[in-house]
Amino acid sequence: MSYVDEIYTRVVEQNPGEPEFHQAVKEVLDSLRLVIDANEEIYRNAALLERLVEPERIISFRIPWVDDAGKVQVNKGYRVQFNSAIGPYKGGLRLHPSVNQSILKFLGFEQVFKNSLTGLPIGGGKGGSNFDPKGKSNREVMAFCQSFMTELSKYIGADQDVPAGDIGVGGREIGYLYGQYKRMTGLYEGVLTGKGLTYGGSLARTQATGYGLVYILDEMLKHNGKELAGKTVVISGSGNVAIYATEKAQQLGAKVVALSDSNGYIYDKDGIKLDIVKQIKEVRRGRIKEYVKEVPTAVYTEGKGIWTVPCDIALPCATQNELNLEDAKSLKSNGCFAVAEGANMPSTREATDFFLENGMLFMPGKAANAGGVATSALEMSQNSQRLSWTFEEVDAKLKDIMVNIYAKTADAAKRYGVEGNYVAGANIAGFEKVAEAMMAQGVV
Ligand code: NDP
Ligand code: 2IT
Repeated sequence: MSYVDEIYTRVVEQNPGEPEFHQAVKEVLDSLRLVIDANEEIYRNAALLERLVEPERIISFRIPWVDDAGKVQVNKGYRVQFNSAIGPYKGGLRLHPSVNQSILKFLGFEQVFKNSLTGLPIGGGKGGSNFDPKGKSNREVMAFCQSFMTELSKYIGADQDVPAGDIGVGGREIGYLYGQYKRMTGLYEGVLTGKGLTYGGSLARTQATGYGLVYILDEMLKHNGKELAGKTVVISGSGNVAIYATEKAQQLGAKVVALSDSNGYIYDKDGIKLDIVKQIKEVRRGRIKEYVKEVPTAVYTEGKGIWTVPCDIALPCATQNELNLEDAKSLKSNGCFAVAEGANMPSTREATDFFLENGMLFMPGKAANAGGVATSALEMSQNSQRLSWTFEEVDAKLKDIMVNIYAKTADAAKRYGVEGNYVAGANIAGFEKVAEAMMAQGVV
């Protein structure tokens, strides 16, 4: 059996009941086949793949807190510290009822390669809880965050592990978490990113993932003789990534016609009015269907189905496995020619293979959504320097980083004879730096 197949079999055997983790590992290993085969003996001797697929550490703990009715609630909390070969662990915290160890391991594993692609010195990690922030009062969210951080603070630090936001974690949660970290440790340091601008946050971090997604999309289109201006775009989700992807796509002349949340999707043939969406989602914490009350010419459809909306470009920005083979086929038959992933692993493996086999332009999440974590690393730099850069400075650096990620990804694919396959390119380019650092640091 080849080294790659051996490792995949081992991962499935040793990590039962973790389908998302298996899926993420399989996709990466399949892409790395060519690289691994060429260096099999060296990597085998160093057990490089065995180490790469095993998190350095997983911390799991209970999070007790008291709800507004005075009842004690208990949630599960985790931090997966996956790989620190190229820098301190870096990656978001997710608060969603679906969170479990499999999902956080898949996210942590992806983060290792994504962070490597940014070119910045950050290792990979992820954490979170099965706490559901929906419908909770600010006081309940604060009580939860304080309890979560009381335990998490023992394991993180500005040079050790730097969490940030992800699904269900935005500025409000980062604020409560930061306050409690400071209180527990007495340290005023850049231990979290996505902080508010009054206490060490970076300008453009809020926008970074969505903007970065559109920067790399634009780069991919240009290199393939296409352009974004005038194109019709469908974006799933209506959270942080979706909102700022919409904003940048509109600034570059595209027309975004659909957005969604976990209940359903809106279609606005005249183009989404983003100020209304921001008001609903960022201010009121409401549901996307409220949009049609304010824009009666738009249509709301309950349930999944956003990928049946005809478009030139699709940007999945909600969650893992939200776009399956049937969705991929429907996009293609409606004329869609490019897909870039704002979310982490939103396309199933079958959908990804369909895009690649049918000549569609496809930029995978670990390259396409890396602008968020890259700007987090820029926030860390500013915190270390005790300086803050202007919006324009950070945005220009973000754009440069995304253009570089495109170049690295395209180049790696070309070097290994699979030109235009950005899935292989991103996995290979991300792997090369981490592998070299791990080999250099010996058996740790
Ligand atoms: P938010 O919490 O701001 O928004 C998430 C959006 O996705 C909401 O519209 C939410 O709908 C929808 N959604 C979440 N879970 C599901 C689900 N199970 N089914 C259907 N819809 C769902 O999160 P972000 O925008 O920050 O994150 C979106 C994606 O982008 C995630 O995959 C995340 O890992 C990834 N990402 C985020 C980065 C960041 O900087 N924030 C960086 C890189 C990647 P509802 O409100 O109904 O739950
Ligand atoms: O998936 C991701 O890259 C994020 N949620 C952002 C992580 C970060 O540390 O900014």
